Parts: sequence; C-alpha cells; structure tokens
Amino acid sequence: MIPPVTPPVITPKIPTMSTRTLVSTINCPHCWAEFQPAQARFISEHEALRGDPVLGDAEQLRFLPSRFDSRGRALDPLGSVCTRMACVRCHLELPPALVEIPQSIISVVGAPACGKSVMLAASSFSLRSGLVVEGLDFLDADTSLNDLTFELESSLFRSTTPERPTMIAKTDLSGRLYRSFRSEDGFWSAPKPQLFEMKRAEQRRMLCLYDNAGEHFLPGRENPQEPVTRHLGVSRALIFVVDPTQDHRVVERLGGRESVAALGGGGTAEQRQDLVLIEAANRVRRLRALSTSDRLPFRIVLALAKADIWAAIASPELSECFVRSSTSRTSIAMPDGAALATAHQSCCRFLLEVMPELLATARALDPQFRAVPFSGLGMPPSRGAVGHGLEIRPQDVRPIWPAAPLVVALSEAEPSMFGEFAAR
Ligand SMILES: Nc1nc2c(ncn2[C@@H]2O[C@H](COP(=O)(O)OP(=O)(O)O)[C@@H](O)[C@H]2O)c(=O)[nH]1
Ligand SMILES: [Mg+2]
Repeated sequence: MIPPVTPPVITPKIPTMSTRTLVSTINCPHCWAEFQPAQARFISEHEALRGDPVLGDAEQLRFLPSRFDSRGRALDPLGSVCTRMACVRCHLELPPALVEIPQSIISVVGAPACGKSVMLAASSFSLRSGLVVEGLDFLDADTSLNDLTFELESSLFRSTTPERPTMIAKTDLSGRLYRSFRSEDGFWSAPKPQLFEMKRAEQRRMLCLYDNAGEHFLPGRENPQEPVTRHLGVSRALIFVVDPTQDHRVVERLGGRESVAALGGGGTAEQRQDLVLIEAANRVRRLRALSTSDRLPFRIVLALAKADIWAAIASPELSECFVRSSTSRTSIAMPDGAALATAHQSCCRFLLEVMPELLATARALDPQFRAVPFSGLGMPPSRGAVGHGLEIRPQDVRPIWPAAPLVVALSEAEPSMFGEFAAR
C-alpha cells in the first residue's frame, strides 16, 4: 500500500508593510493651516476626476479618502490608487516627508535690498555641500517647489559661465514666486515655500524658508488677501537681516553714498531698519494673539549682511575674518561657539556705535537675541557694462559664514540637533 503523501505546508507570502510614525500636527507650508495628518486630502489620479473646487478646473480633485487598497494606499472615488497628499485648506500638494518629519519654519525678514535673497541662495548652496556643519545632510525636499532656490543659486553659485558677470534679480512682489488659491474666505496669494530635509545623527527635521520681497515687511504694507508674511505666525525663529550700509552713519564712515553704492551697499531707499523690525514683531504678536507685554515666542537672530564692506570699520577681529581672509577655501564652514560669541560681541559694539536704536529694539524684543555677521558674496560686486547694475563674476564669489545666521537660528529652534551653536 502506498502511504498517503502529506502535502508540503506552504506559508503564503504576506507583503511586509513598513510602519510609519506620523507627526501629531502639520502646518501647511503654503497657507499655514494647522491640521492632523489624518485630515490631509489626497490628490485623485483618475483622469475623469479633473477639476477641484479650491484650485480650479486644471487641477485634479482633492478628496478625503474612505477606501484603501490591500497595501493601505488611498483609492480615489473612481478606484485609482493615490499617493500624493494635499493641504486640507489650500489643497496645494504637500511633500510626503511632512507627514513623518517635524517641520521648522524660519522667517527671514529685512528691508528691501538688504541681502535676503543672496543670503538664502548662499546658505542653501553651502549647506548642501556638506562642508558647513559636520554630519549634516541637507537635501531638497521637493524639487518642483525649490525651483526658486535653484534659480537663485544657479545665477551666482552654479553658473555654467562662471566668468560672465551676473547678479540675483530683485525679488518680485507678486507673480511666479507666489501661489494662488481660493477658499471659502476669499482668494489668496502666498509665497512659494522652499523646503529642505535635514538629517544629523538620528534626528530629522524639515526646514521651510520663504524669499519675501523686502517691501512686504514695510509698515502699512500688509494686505489681508496676500498673506505673504503670515509665516510670522507659526515660525520657530526670526532672522532679521540688517544691512549696516543702508544707515547714513555707516555710509559717512565708508566715504559717502556713492562709494558705498558702488560696492553693493546702501538700499534703494532710506529705510529705518529698526521700524521694519518693530513691524515684524507686531505682526508676530497679532498673528499669535499675544499681548504687547508678552515676550516674542522665539529667538531673534540679527544677521548683519554685506560684512565684506563694513567689517574693516567695525573691529579688527571681524576685519580679519571678512576682509583679509576672504580668499580662504574654508570660509563657508560654521564658526565654532567661541568664534560666534566673539562675533556677537563685536557686532553689538558696532551697532551701539552706529545704529544704537536698532540694537535697543532687538534687546527690548528679545534680551537673548544673537548677532551674526556674514557675507553672501564675500567681496563687493562692481558696475557692469552701461545699462547693467552691479554684477559679480560667479568665479569670484566667496561666501563667508553664509549659513551662519540660519544655523544659529536653527540652534535656538532645534537645540537637540545643532546644540553646539546655541548661546553659551
Ligand atoms: N558687497 C556685497 N554686496 C551684496 C552682498 N549681498 C548682496 N549684495 C548687494 O545687495 C543687493 C541686494 O541683494 P538682495 O539679496 O537681492 O537683497 P534683498 O532685496 O534683501 O533680497 C545685491 O544686488 C548686491 O548688489 C554681499 O554679501 N556683499
Ligand atoms: Mg530678494
């Protein structure tokens, strides 16, 4: 008799699903609405679902999913698998990492032409190189959103024609740098966020920045339908870019308006920078429903721009760093805590001499403010051919401490990640 054959036991292969830890709340980087990951909308994929009540007829429908496939992916009303997510309010797409990685929004504020765009380009470019902060990975979270940063960087830092003089254009007040959407409370326009993913040791963070035009921060220029500076209501630190060369007391010491303008200094208009800082602080309080007697809920970092022009009249230490050593290859690396502390003291002494009201304003708003000098270009631009403004050859650009204001701001907002640069 043939013994019965026992069939082999076959264990079905169950697809392994990786577990994801979600953040508790998301602040939309486009419209700053706060919501939980479970409320996030999905972007439909089925081509018959074109048209969205918030974004218009050209966009795919956004929806709250109620059906999922066996792998947990959302299905749109016509059964297509969807993976892209969007904000509950403005319906603009969210980078997937925002659901899993906590986000720090840092507000960069300053008068027109003080050097904000050059600072953003120089700091993102240098941070990506990995040579600024030891062990820090700094990546673009969304390449389609960060096209603005790429554009800024490509003119000065990644030029394919480094011998041809160029300059970053003035930041537009409206247009392609902004996104529009309609919600139940009106038609809105907001600046495009620039999102980066940072990783250091076991820590991960999303960094969100905006390149506002300086005019947006001037007193009386806030427009409720263009909430271009509303990141001040949710940001974790404020970088106030100060351009000492816009102040007439510095201009006098540097030999007059014309010589300063020929080096990239001076603004387009005489603007009291202390008033721009007060206006920013007032907006922070209004947006967060704080009383006028409340302390600001974050650290102020005074980023003193264009140090290549004024360091020589400020102090021998700064002169050494920003004028004489501008050819050093390591000038983009973060200075250590001791150098930051010395630079802070030098900047405070300089401000006390030439812009005491700005120093007093910063101290009144945040007694523990940090002052950080930097130079996005490392050397002055010069007048190009007739009809052109100031320009510089990309091959001559040597940023000095370009990311220092941003890293100091992050050290205050995220001390566990950048602790060695926090105040001593
Ligand atoms: N000398 C010098 N000039 C600079 C530097 N950064 C910016 N500038 C000049 O200042 C102008 C305005 O800079 P920008 O970044 O566009 O200012 P924003 O309006 O605050 O964004 C530029 O066109 C340059 O001529 C710098 O590091 N050194
Ligand atoms: Mg600009």
